[in-house]
Amino acid sequence: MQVKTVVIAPFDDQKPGTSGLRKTTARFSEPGYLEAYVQAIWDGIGGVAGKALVLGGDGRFFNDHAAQVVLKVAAAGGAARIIVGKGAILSTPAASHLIRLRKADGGIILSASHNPGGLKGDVGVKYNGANGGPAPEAVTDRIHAATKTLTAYTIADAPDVDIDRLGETRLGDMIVEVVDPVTDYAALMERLFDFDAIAGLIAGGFRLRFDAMHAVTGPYAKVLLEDRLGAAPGSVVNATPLPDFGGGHPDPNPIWARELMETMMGPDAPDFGAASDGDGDRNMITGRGVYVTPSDSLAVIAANATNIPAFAGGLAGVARSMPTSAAVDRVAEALGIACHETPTGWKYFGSLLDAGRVTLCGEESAGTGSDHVREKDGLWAVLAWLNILARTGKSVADLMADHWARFGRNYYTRHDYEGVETDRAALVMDGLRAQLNDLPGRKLGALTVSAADDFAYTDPVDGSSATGQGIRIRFEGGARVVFRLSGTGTVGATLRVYLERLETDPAALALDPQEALAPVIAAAEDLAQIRAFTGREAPDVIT
Ligand code: VG1
Ligand code: CO
Repeated sequence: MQVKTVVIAPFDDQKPGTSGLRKTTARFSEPGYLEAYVQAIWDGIGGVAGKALVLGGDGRFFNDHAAQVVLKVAAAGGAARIIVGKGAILSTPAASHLIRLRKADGGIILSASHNPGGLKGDVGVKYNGANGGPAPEAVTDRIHAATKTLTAYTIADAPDVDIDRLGETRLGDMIVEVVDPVTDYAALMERLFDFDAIAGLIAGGFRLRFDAMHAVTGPYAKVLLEDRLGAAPGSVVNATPLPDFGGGHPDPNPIWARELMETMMGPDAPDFGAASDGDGDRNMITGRGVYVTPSDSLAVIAANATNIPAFAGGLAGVARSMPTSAAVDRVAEALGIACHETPTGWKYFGSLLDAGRVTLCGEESAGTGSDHVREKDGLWAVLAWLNILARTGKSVADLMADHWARFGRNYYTRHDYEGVETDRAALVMDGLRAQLNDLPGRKLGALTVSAADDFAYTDPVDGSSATGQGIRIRFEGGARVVFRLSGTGTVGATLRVYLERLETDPAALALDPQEALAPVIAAAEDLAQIRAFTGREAPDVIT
């Protein structure tokens, strides 16, 4: 095998964000851009020589080419083995599982998750470590440092490897092992859940719909929900992964999964509806006539966990990202287990899961998962819900009503302002930061601020810390607003405003969340002056 050394000028915009490096397809298509980043990953992890890695992705445009680049830069670096999903397909949780199952040293996931794909869309590259989880900040910092000083990369000068056929081939001395993307993951799911109970529920006439949004979960959902659990053929819709996700935005929320929402709120709705995102790590849960917010979903799974065979012995603890509602905190308190509050992004759950301190984790952005892998897992959440519904015999609506009656309801919404000019978004955040010390005691309408800070986190296991993770303002009585800038966008800034209020009055548990949260929404605008600073009259996306 010939190895080529290609001299480059370092790229100055390769800082990984919340979940890997995401850039426009155009940027990633520039000569050497991807190659340089992959080389920087090897440099950041102390070289790839002799290592075994997993490789896969969400099937988006550019990934075919990107997979070949990763293989060739890995071969040039002396990697021993790459285990690749057929056609470069692996959902993020399936990749995490494969890393763990095969005891690989890590993996590369080619995904920009929910960001649109195609020539005008985005591309992403994530590096996961030997525990199967996203690289912690110490590692992404080293990778970033490497991108800034890199002056050359090395690449195998060889024809493309056929990754559409199962089995082993070689690229120089490196073994390329092509595996079925679904088999091992499906086997894991069968071990975790009560498949007999779910199949029985479905055989009894329970109807479901799963929207794969033309993204990676289609093949997984077909096997699990239709073939193994007996859901009617066609229950999984938009099941073929397409390079441009059918022109859609594979983000599982009521806005982007509108078709599913309309079905679920319509006259002949199935009993259960769900969707997943581009790379299969997030989920949306609905029932007939009812949408379950991701924060509530986490709380409901925690409260009903012992119905799931994998959790029969109870949960060690739970964790949620800071902007996620406190619904799960109330469940943890009732169960007498610890509840950890971490910064946004799954990488912060890894050490808690590895140390056995938590079993269940979740984020308000529709990421839910457990210690079965080290990523959030969309289909896992769907199966968890089906398992709980099958074992309790309740409908989604009844399960929610019972949950709120017992624990109270944390009304929750997120308002996103997308594509805001970066300096205007910074003005909003700076303005808030400047007020923090004076806020406690301040009255905003009927609300009184009880505490305000810029969230900082110290990992209780390894002592690592993260600062500047979002402005958090709490009000007396359990209401809260959080302001944070997204770390996954590729154009301008996205300002996220997370709003929450606890309601325990049994007569007020079925309100419209936007109405229930009106005083908190007004207080947030009062504090942040988003309209004045950004010129925006209203959020672009409300979930
Ligand atoms: C968003 C979500 C965050 C999630 C991240 C990656 O990040 O808010 O909860 O972990 O996406 O998910 P941000 O920085 O844009 O708020 V995924 O499914 O895009 O890998
Ligand atoms: Co995702």
